[in-house]
Amino acid sequence: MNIGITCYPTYGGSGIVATELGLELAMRGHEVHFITYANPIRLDPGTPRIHYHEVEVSNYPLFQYPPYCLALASRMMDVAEAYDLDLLHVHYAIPHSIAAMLAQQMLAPKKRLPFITTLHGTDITLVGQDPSYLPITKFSIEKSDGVTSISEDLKRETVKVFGITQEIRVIPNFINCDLYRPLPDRSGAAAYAPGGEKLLIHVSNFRPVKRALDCVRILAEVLKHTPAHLLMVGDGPDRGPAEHLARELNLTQHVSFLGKQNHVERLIPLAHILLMPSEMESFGLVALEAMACGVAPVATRVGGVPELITHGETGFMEEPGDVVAQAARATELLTDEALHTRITQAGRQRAQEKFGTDRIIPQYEQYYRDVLARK
Ligand code: GMT
Repeated sequence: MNIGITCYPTYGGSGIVATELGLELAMRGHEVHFITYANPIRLDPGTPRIHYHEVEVSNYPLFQYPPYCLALASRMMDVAEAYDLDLLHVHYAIPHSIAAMLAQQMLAPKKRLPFITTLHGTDITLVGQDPSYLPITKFSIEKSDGVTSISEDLKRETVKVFGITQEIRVIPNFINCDLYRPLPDRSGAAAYAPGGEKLLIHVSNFRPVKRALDCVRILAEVLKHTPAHLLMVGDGPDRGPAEHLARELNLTQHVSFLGKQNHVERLIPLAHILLMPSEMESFGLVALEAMACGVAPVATRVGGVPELITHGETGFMEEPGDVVAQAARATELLTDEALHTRITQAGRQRAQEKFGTDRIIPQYEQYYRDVLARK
């Protein structure tokens, strides 16, 4: 198939899923065309059957806000015609679905161009519920030829918030377990923990919904019981406040802020525990990455996370904001080696069996065929 993919090419779960989906589809023989405003961060442009088409948004003094959605729609139409795309697959409803709908309508006299929207989370749970965007988000979902959701929870939320009646197919996020895997040993951790301290890791875009400051508070609790070091990976609005809190709590020598990193698959397996204290996660991709890497997730019981983590079996979940309970779980894992081994082995196995690429990518291929077969 010739598939057009549009996503946010930045550091965010939806862009990562879209990019890795494109790479997996290309490996399976499909021609994949990324149509985005920048090269997606995890995309190697030299990969066979991967094509990249940049969306240029020209400015004009009259435009207070450059009309990205229109530039995207025009580029989608051009690429679809020039490369005879079979369909467009957009990740994150706003504004990608509307752009795809416009491209579809512009091309209608010449060819049929179905589009599929994959809902990732904040496009429904946060941005989509903003009164400025709610009606257009609902409209764009209803106009999509196919809609997928990355968890059952997000599907339920979409039906509840928008009153959507059309089919939403749940296709969970996936992981390449050859790329994300445990290290033979954690000797690389010495760069951050020269005294042999256990490593905790947090990876996010540091938006308030991630509760990044809780990681610093959890560390403070853990340090009362066992030596540990925290790696904070990523950047965003709460990075500064988290650094400030670490200074305030006198923890600077126990925390490393690493900023944005392109190869988290090299960093995550150095850690013993992943902290994901989020207020909300429709899936929690980074917890799946951790499970595949043999790292135990200590997370919050929110959104789609219980579909990923089985409490006490493949990780632990506590309530958002309950840093004492999350710290207790982390301490338990760091001080009981048998427990850590049991949880991480089960986590890796769950990642492979339930979320491995071999299991999930064919579901997208089947969905494409189903949508193309519809009149
Ligand atoms: O979490 C973010 O801020 C980024 C956001 C995105 O759309 O890029 O992540 C959402 O999509 C990810 C990939 O499907 C999911 O793993 C995240 O759980 C989801 N984030 C939220 O629901 C807050």
